[in-house]
Amino acid sequence: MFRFKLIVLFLATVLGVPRAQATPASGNPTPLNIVLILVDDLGWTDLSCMGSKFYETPHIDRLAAGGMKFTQAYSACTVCSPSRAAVLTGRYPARLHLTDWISGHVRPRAKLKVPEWTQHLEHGETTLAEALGARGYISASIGKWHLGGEAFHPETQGFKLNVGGYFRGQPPSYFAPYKIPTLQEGPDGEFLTDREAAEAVAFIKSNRDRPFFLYLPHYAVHTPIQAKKDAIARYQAKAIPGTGQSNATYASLIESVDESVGRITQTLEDLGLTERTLVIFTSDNGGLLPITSNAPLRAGKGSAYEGGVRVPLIVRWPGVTEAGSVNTSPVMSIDFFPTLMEAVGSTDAARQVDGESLVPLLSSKGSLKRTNLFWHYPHYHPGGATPYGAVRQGDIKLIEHYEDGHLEMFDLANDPGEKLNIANQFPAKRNALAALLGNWREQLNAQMPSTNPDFDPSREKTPSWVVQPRSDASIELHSRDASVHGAMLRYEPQPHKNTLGYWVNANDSAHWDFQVNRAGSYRVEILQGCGPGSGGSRVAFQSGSQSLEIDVIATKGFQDFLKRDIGNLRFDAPGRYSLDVKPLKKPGAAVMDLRQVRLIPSGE
Ligand SMILES: [Ca+2]
Repeated sequence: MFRFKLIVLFLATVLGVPRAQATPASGNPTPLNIVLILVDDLGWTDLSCMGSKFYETPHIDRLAAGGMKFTQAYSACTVCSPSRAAVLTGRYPARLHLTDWISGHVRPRAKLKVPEWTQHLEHGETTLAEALGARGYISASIGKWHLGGEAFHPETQGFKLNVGGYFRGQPPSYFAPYKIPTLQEGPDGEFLTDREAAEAVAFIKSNRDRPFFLYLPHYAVHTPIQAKKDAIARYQAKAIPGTGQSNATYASLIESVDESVGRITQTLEDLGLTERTLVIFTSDNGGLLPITSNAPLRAGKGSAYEGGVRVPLIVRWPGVTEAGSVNTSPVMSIDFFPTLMEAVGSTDAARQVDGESLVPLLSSKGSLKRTNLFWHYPHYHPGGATPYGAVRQGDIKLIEHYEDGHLEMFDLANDPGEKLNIANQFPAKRNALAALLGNWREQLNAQMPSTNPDFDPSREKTPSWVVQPRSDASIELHSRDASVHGAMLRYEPQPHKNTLGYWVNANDSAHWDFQVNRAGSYRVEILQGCGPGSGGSRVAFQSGSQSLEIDVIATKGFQDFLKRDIGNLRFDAPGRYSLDVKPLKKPGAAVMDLRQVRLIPSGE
């Protein structure tokens, strides 16, 4: 019978100074430093040491050669924010009720209504920085945060230093000026990954004489796919189109991460810290299609399949991990918290986490007690996921699709690409795993989606509902094609109106799905009207994790439309995207009338 029992012990009370700790390896009383490099959206085969024939990652490969490489490591979720919360707390996203990227994808006509989930990391949770801080560690978060607004920034979660972390999940630009409020601007043209590396090096240098925890969640290799020009040219020369991994800009962005790893490992070496620094290198979810390929795994980020959640993982712990070793045990990002607590010798107080310490694997002295890994994603994602849950036991993985309850089962040992659904071949195993998954959800009080009263299969499934680009690649998102979410907002068809109107409720929002055929940057042009006295609403136009914000300008009347350029959105690959228009502040009687939004290729 399944029992949920993974408990890790750690110190809840603050000690003024760290006690000297013996590491399992050396008995060296000097405290261990910790460096956790979390790359964004890096796919399972996006490193040369993980099989890529195109990307070049010599420094990361060297890290792997000096430590242990895991071939079946998983992120706790197929998207960013939940997986980051799991890294920092050791808890499943399902337990945290933080189950989608912040602020999530809206599908108002879908079969299921997604639950009201938590869009920040609760202060009541204990983060790695807090747990290590109680042992005298100084912590820095350098890079992407994506776990809530200012009230939930790293500084409020145990980190002494926050460089560049805020509520957004991607940088407005990888080149300075960055326009990231928590990052002091660099000189024009400075590259963000280089800057993060420099900040990380500076943090290590200034804390070389005390135990430190460096959390380095690089913004790379998330969209917008941008990179330094000289590297791009080199990769262009060797790219073979159609091979899955052939995007030269993406390759160059990966290379910038590799350079960062090189600078950090060199700094540790120069300062004589290598032998007492545990380095973890991993990714927060699978690679994004079609920018990269996770082959032989199925699909990518935002899907229920292995390509969405299987990630590279390298751990180098001198004196503990055997150089060049490879471990095939299934492990997950929830395991870092208990692993690091054990690594620093913390066994003092009880707190429940969902992960299990990897120390027996790292020291090659044992195996894990756990037999199951779970996922819960009660959301929709353009990467292919509809609300689902999954469990892996041994080599068998079961996926439950919440829309209709159908089950898929795969034997990952013989079928890593999840091509053959064996659910009906082995009904006993299938039913046992489905029951296990259900029990697990119940034990964690996981939030489930519910029946959607606005379900409209014709609009949800009809391809024509996805707005198609015009022959010049521009995209016209007209009010008549919007799906409307909320109580009052509606399309008003009268010829003199022909607009989204009655926007009197600040919780109402509009949504479009559309097809992009030409990758690149698009200028966003809107037609807005607003009666005198109602101006000043703040409205966000969100596409994926990009967001443009405007202040509504009052015109002579709600149907007196003003054409406005509101900024640019980037689409890095052809495919299906969405736009949500959401009020953030409504000082007057109504937000605005919105007749249309046009996306016009801006040449890049
Ligand atoms: Ca991510």
